[in-house]
Amino acid sequence: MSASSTASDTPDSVRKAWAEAHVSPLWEALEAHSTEVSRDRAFIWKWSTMRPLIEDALNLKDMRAIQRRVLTLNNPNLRTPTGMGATPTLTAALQILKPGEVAMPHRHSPSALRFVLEGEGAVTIVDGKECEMDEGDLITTPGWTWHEHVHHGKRPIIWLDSLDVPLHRYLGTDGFQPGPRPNKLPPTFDDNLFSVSGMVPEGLEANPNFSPLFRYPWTQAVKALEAAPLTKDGVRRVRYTNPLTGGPVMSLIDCYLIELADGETLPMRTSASMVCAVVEGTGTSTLGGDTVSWEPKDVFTIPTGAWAKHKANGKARIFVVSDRDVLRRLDLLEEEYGGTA
Ligand code: GTQ
Ligand code: FE2
Repeated sequence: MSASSTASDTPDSVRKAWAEAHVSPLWEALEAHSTEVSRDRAFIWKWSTMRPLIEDALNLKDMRAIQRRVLTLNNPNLRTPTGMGATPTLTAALQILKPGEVAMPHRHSPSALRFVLEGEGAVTIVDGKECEMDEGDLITTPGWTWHEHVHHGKRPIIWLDSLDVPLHRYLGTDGFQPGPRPNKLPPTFDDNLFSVSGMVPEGLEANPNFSPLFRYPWTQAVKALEAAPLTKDGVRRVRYTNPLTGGPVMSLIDCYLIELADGETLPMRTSASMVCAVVEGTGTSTLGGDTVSWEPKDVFTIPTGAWAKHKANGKARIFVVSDRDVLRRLDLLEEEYGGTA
């Protein structure tokens, strides 16, 4: 039974009745019967292309009104219903702040992170807690925390933003509230409370949905990475965690730092999707049917279910944002090593 013969013997009057009743015939929805699931494809935003675009954005004068110098990275190869983002669940953007500029306080249900690609001397204030932003630092602004950015540095600062907006959009849970921030804010916790590994204070009234740290300095991340063993696929990998739970830094966003040694990694694939920012080194990655060549500050995606294999020229370090823990909690996380990329 072909779709066209089915279609042709359906009287127009019947089609009209379907449309009016807001129903549709599943037997004509070909995808429902197809075993060939179409997949998202990888995409790379090259720093060499982005940097001049950032320079243009830096030169715009009417930005004061908008208060947000952000270039959103739209993956043209997504087939998700929201049609937005870098992966089905995550957005990526490049945010730029000039010395002396501020991004006004606000909050929203989506969680966000910032990973500093270039520059230093900015501060993100999260529920009143000041978090310094230097190159390689990860700063988190969990869902509904008040946040604003201030730049005290001497040159422009550029960071990668990634938010779980597409997931919120899909679930219908996206919400936004402009500042000013109220005087009474939820409690925040000094980083010193978590400075001894393996020990945390008892009795903190912290929101368990996100890490109370908000800032993960680059030097600390590298220290952890250097101590980490090689994993199954030949990659050194550390996870940014919530010290109070051992879970991801935020409910819906799970971050990693990986180090590739010279040569090829074992192919691996996962039902998680990822946004990767190259910190150090150069190389190529085979991601499903696509091969991308990367350099520092390039941002690329690894699509859901794609076999991924990396080849670094010498040592390379890559910051990874993923929805891995969302999939795990939904019993949808599937990971496999050693296939053919
Ligand atoms: O810096 O608060 O890229 O609210 C998108 C939405 C950044 C931010 C983005 C945001 C922000
Ligand atoms: Fe925001």
